[in-house]
Amino acid sequence: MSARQSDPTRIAPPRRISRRRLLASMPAFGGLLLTGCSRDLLPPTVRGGLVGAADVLTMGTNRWLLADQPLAREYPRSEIAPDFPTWGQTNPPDEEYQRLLRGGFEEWRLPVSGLVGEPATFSLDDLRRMPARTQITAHVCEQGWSAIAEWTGVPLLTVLERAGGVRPEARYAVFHTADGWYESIDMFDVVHPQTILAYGLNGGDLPIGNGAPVRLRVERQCGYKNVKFLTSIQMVASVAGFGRGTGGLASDFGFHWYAGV
Ligand SMILES: Nc1nc2c(c(=O)[nH]1)N[C@H]1C(S)=C(S)[C@@H](COP(=O)(O)O)O[C@H]1N2
Ligand SMILES: [Mo]
Repeated sequence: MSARQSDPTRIAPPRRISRRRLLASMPAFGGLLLTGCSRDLLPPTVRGGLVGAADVLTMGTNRWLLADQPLAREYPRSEIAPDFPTWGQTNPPDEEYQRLLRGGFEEWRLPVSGLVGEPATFSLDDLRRMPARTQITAHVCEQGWSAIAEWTGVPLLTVLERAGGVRPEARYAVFHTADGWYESIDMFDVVHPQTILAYGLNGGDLPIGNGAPVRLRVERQCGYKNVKFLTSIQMVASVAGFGRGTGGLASDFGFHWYAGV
C-alpha cells in the first residue's frame, strides 16, 4: 500500500464514473472467464469451493454477455404490475423501527460510514432533496416470481458523493437493515446508474411491506440483494467481518453472493 493510501486523513476525490467508463470497464469482467482470475475481480465468497466457482461464472458471464447493455431493461408504464407483491419481512418487529414508523419516519436517519471522505448521516428529507431517478424495472425473486414496478430514489453514488466520496481502498458497500438482513455489492454496482436508494414505489411513498422508508434497488441482481428497511451503509475493503463473512445474509445461507439476472 502506498503512503498516500495508508494516510487515513487523506480524502479521496469522489469517483465519477461516466457511462463511457462503465462500458470501458466491462470487457475486464468478461476477460475473467478467458484469462483466469485476478483476485480483485472475484466475488467475496470465492474460497475454491463449488459455490464460489459458480459465483465467478455467473458474475463474469452476466457482465460479459451484457457488456453492450450495462443498464437493466426499463419498461413502459403500461407494463407496471397492478399490485407489487410484498415478500419476506413486511413489518420489522424491531422496537426502534416501530418507533420511527409511528413518527412517520421523521426521525429516521441513514448513517453512511466507513471508507468515505466524510462520514455523514441523512434524513429522509435530505435524500428526497437530492437529484432523483425513476426507473420501471422487473424485480426477479429467486423464489419464483417477478413483477414490474416503478421505483423512485436517489442514486447511491450521489449519496456517497455527499459523504465526501469513496476512498480508493473501498471495494464494497454493505447495507444494514431493521430486520437484521444485510447484503453487499461491489464497486461496479455501487457506481451503476440504476443502483438507487428508493423511497417511492409506483408514484407513491414506499409502502411498509416493500421496505419503508428506504430500500436498495440494484437492478442487475435478483430479489434478495434489494434489501428493505435500510438502517445504515458502510463502505469497506473487505466483507470478512460481517455475518459469516460471505458478503450477505443470503450468501451466508448458501445463495450466490452475486445474484445476476
Ligand atoms: N430487509 C429485508 N430485505 C429484503 C427481504 C427481507 O425479508 N428483509 N426479502 C428479500 C427478498 S427475498 C425479496 S424477493 C424482496 C421482496 O421485496 P418486496 O417485499 O418489495 O416484494 O426483498 C428482499 N429484501
Ligand atoms: Mo426473493
